[in-house]
Amino acid sequence: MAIREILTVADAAPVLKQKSLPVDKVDDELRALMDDMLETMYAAPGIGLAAVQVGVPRRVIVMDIGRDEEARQPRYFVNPEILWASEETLPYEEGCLSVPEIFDEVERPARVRIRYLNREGETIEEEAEGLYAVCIQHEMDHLEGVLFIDHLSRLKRERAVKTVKKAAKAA
Ligand code: K1U
Ligand code: ZN
Repeated sequence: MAIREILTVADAAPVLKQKSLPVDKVDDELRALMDDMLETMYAAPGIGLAAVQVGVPRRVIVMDIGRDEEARQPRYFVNPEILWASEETLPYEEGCLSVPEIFDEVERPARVRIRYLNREGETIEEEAEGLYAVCIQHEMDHLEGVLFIDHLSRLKRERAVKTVKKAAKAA
C-alpha cells in the first residue's frame, strides 16, 4: 500500500474537472488502487476520497465516516449510481481534501438510494442518510468533475480557489 499525492485546485484543477470513466472489472489491480486511496485518505486525514483526486479518473470511491480509529469501517464504491434522492434536504458544513482548509455549507438531499459494486465486485443497493448521504453525494460529484465549491456562489468559489492557491504558493 502507498500514500498517493492528493491533487488540489491549486495545482490540478483541469484533472479534477474531468468526468471519470466507468470501471470494467473489479480485480486485484483495482483493489490495490482502492487500498492506496484508503491509506491516502486516512493519512490526510479525510472521511472520503474519489480516485480522480489521486489523478485516476475512474468511477471509484473509498470512505470511512466512523470516528473510531481502532475500529475502522472502510467502504468501497465502484461505479456508484444514485437511484433516488429525497425531497427533504440536509445542510452540512463540507470540506474537501482537494480544496484544503476551506469549509462551507452545502445543502443536498437528506437521503439517497444508491447502487454500486463493492470491493468483491458484488452489486449492493442501500439507502444512505446523515453524514453517509452527504459524503457519498460529495464523492459522486467528484466523479462528474464537480467540487463542493461549485455549489457555492461565484464570489465564494473564486475566493476559495484564490485562498488555496495563495496557501500553496506560501508552502
Ligand atoms: O476531499 C474529499 O472528498 C474528502 C472530504 C469528504 C467530505 C467531508 C465533509 C463533507 C462531505 C465530504 C473530507 O474528508 S474533508 C476532511 C474532513 O471532513 C474530516 C477530516 C478528519 C476528520 C473528520 C472529517
Ligand atoms: Zn472532495
